Amino acid sequence: MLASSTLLSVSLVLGHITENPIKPAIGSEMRPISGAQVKTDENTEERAAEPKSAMLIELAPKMLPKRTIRPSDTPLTARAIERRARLRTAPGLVDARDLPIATARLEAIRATGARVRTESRWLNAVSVEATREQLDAISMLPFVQHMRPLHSSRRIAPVETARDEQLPEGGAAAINYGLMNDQLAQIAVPSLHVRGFHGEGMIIGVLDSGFHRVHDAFHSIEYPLDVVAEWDFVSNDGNTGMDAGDHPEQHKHGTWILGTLAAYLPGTAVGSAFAAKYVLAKTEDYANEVPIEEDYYVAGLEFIEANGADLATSSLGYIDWYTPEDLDGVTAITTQAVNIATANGLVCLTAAGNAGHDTDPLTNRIIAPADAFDVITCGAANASGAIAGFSSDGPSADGRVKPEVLARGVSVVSVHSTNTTGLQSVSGTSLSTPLIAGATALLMQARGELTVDGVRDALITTASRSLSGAGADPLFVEGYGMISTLAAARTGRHAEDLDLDGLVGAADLSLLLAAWGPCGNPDPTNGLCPADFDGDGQVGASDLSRILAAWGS
Ligand SMILES: [Ca+2]
Ligand SMILES: [Ca+2]
Ligand SMILES: [Ca+2]
Ligand SMILES: [Ca+2]
Repeated sequence: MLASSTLLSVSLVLGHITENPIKPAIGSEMRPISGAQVKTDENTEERAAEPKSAMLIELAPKMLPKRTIRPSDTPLTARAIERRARLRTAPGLVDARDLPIATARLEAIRATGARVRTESRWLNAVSVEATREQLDAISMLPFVQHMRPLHSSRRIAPVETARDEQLPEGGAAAINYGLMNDQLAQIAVPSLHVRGFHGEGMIIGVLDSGFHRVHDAFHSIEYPLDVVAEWDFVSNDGNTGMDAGDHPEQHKHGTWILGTLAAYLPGTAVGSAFAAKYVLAKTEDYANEVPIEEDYYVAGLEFIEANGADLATSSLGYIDWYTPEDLDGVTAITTQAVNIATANGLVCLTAAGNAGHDTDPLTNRIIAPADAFDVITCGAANASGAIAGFSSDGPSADGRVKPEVLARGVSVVSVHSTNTTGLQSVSGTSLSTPLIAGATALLMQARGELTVDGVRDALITTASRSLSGAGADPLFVEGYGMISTLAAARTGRHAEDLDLDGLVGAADLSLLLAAWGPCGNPDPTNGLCPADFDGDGQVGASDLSRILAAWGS
């Protein structure tokens, strides 16, 4: 019999950016299976014993309209279209990859009794859980081209159990970052904050295990966490928080990731992009014994892209069924999806992994999608900038530099995953990745003209090894080194260009005049006010003359 179809219409929503985020098109309302205990029809007693497998069903090319494909044929929000218009590298705004899977095809697959897990517009594929018999029936469908098993997810587990942290007294910076200060100062994030860039107008997509948003730092008056769209791909519902029946650890990982970005509790914990908006995708089932979350990841990334995010960050990885040779930029399905996302102008960041490294440049331990061509792959360092022992090494199988950049991933402070006031420190490339993602959001806010390649280049060419002249690590462990958000944002800009818009002019003059007098709000990275060009502690006549000398350049 046909499973109940609750397919949501996906041919709408253009123009509703934040209030009506699109919902992903997913089939049945049932929770995913744990082991083989799924119920797909009334014949449950018999069916429950049959082993099920998860397969990606690749389909024949979509039927195309007899005219140009339009944005209104796709589920993309107006903001997604606007981002693509600026940053997409493929021709046009949309193409066949953006069209939904035809309802008739989905229903034919469901008619076999298989459960549809997710759809991928980009890969033109449907993931299913199905018995052997059901898979045989699916293989006979005229529009089915190929089936491949779904591969395992491996959560990038923290390498150090979360440790509760106590706040010290004091703190004098313009923003008191509390215990998050050092991890942000190391990559010059406060330098962007002091220049007025806190993530305003940016949308950051996060793929993770779930997001338990009870901490006070998500509920400030000034900068409450602003989630513009969320979807739980595991349970197929609109709440990415904890669900009844979730494993007690389910929410922790994603909550820590989100905390490093969005926390705002001055004096206690302030994250890197607290003024940004967020799209959240719960794509990993912590408890499921059948580790098949690649498809959730792909669906989550399509959701984030369609909802108009500027960048997406994930600290998840997929390796179990892939060999190091498969990490060639084109093989893993998460990698394929990231390649499509970046071609659509979505900046993507991913964790290198916590499998460690060696001194052999021919071996790698990164995990998909860290091998995607334009993804920014993040390794981890400690508080003094030395590489963490657990940080996975590249290169990609085809010899590209991976990871590209580093931030702190040892004892990174985030909000407590469970209580409303505490802080915890956690280690892993899972934590360095959102630090770099937050920095990237500020960079993109300050430098709105940067393309996906431009963002990568700005981060890479101003990272520590690039600046020192050492260049990319020949052992493929450290990449180009520790990022500097300030140096990246100043790429190709004069020091006098205070608002970083590419012109020394009236806007910069008014910023200088507003800061006139003793330096009251210095950049904590170097102790200087941005407009105090000569570094004498005053914004005054000599600084003004610098602006006038550079005027128009
Ligand atoms: Ca849920
Ligand atoms: Ca190696
Ligand atoms: Ca300017
Ligand atoms: Ca001065």
